[in-house]
Amino acid sequence: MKLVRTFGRSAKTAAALIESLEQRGAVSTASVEPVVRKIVADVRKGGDAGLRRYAAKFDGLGPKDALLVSREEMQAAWDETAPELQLAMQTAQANIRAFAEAQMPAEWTLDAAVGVKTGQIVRPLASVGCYVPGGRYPLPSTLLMTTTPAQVAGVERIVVCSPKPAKETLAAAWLAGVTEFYRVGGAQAIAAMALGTATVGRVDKIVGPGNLYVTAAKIMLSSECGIDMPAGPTEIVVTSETGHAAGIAADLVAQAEHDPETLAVLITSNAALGQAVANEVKLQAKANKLAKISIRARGCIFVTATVTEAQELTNRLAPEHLSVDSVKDLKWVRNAGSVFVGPYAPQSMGDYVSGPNHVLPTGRVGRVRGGLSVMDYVKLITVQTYTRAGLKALGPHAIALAEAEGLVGHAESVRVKMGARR
Ligand code: HSO
Ligand code: ZN
Repeated sequence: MKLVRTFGRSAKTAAALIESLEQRGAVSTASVEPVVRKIVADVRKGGDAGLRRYAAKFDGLGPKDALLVSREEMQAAWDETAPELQLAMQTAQANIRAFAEAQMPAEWTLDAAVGVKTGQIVRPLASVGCYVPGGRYPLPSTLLMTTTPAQVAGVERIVVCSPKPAKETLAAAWLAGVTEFYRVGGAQAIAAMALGTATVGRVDKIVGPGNLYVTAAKIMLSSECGIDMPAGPTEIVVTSETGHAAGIAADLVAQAEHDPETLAVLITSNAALGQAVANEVKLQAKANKLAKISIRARGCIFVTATVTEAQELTNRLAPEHLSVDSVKDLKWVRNAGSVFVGPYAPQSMGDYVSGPNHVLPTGRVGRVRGGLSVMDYVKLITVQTYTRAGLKALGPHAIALAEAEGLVGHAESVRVKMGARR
């Protein structure tokens, strides 16, 4: 892991590196766009036939295989799951659910003026599609992270798509009570959920991480279907002055094993800590092939001149996962997907069981939104109620503004109702 001082002789190198990290978008989907455009067009035109063709090519779907996974198959997977993994899934699910319940926005009303009430009501989306990546590792945790808040929000129809689903993923689907699980992945799955086919009814919004093809399809179809956020390679920043080198290194290596593109960074003004973590990472990544690749490619340790500079740099990078030393640090945190506090909070706890969602903004999207939450599955619908007196009180102001904008019909509509008697 390279160690870069942001001051002195290496200041220029550090500045260039920081700038390149700041410029990392969530994802650049340009390279796969032509392929994805074709897949989307074929599913749009061909429906199930188009979907099946790509599923046969990429997801190993046989000509006789049903797209839909039966509840029996999920139950069989659950029954074959070791009791300790069953318990782990149940614990994770309970914590994700409790957290989503706490996040649920309230309905309220406000007295805007005498006789004028304003407020909001909360309504779930009717249907969502949860994408659970197949790829390198089976991700039962992602199935729980995407479906549980949907259930808490009250979403009636929850669809899951996952290519070549592993037994563990099917077991999690059984636990979650998923009834619509299609064994398809990639851009074809996204197109099917966004556009609908005879088998896969279209959904109102698609959530969940995915590879470049999935992300490109989500972005491409986002005018026809809601999406949560573009998902890029995972990121970890540890910003620490007093941390324990072995623990910090373990966190960096853990997230680095996700993907050769992972961004793993330590920021500290404590040069000795920086060096100790560099040494530890070398040791710990030795046996972890993927982690070694991503750490070698873009892992880095920034040693800053001051603590404040370390904090500012962290906010500039707006990382998906951020670890800090203590709750006092929360004061300076502006941009991050999810924060892990103290030496006993490995990021992996958030990946699995703490309760906060592990679907988080990457590529500096942390500047504008947090992780997937119950808010992604509901709508805040605003309401306004007037009595005659209320309209009399506020009406003239609306008339004044309408006339200033030259919208005579607007002004008149207020006057008409002000004059009406019932
Ligand atoms: N760290 C990933 C989520 C995950 N980790 C799933 C393990 N399984 C993105 O937050
Ligand atoms: Zn992870």
